[in-house]
Amino acid sequence: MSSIKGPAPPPTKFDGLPLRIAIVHSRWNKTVIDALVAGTVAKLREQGVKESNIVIQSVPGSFELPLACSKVIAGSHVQAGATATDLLGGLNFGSMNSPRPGSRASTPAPAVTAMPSQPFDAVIAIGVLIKGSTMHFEYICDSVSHALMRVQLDTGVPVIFGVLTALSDDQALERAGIGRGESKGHNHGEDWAAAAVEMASHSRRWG
Ligand code: DLZ
Repeated sequence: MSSIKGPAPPPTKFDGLPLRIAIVHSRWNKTVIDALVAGTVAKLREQGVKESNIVIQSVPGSFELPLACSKVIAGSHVQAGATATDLLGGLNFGSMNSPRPGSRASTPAPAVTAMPSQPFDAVIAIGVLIKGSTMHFEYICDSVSHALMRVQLDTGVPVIFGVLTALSDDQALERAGIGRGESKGHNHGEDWAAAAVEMASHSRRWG
């Protein structure tokens, strides 16, 4: 029997062309994170969001996501992070003030120039939590989900909940479309991108 789970298509098509979207992702469980970020970027592009309007920021773990989202929203009038253009060009997952991967440690970090820019219309927080043998998982899942909700309600900027809370490695891999079984599963990054474009469009209309 097929599953009844998953999002129904939106009643109208939303245009991503005018939107500026940030992706804030953790680096724990990187194989899964990389697939999710790639799926998210691909879907944002498919929905019309310009590469130069997709900004990507990484943080160590999921616990760091809420503060990073809040700071990225607050500073979104200036250029921050690596853009999807950087990502697709191989300079992936750069940080706001740290040297790009591959650059020499002695090379100064590129200056964050205070170029006026359009505020972010939505932020997608991506993390992968996989249950271990302690209570760590439960505490982080709980605090991160509540804090991300708080960020969106406090700022009025949609924050998309792209945090996998998986009970096993296989669950996480399947939800990133890279499952080890017969079915590779589905990349949830695509759903998060669609949700971001829809919520950002609503948010612009609602004011
Ligand atoms: C410490 C930790 C553990 C055990 N597991 C995960 C995980 O599965 N996914 C994740 O995103 N982060 C994990 N972390 C790191 C915490 O989120 C956080 O980065 C550290 O506790 C430092 O605050």
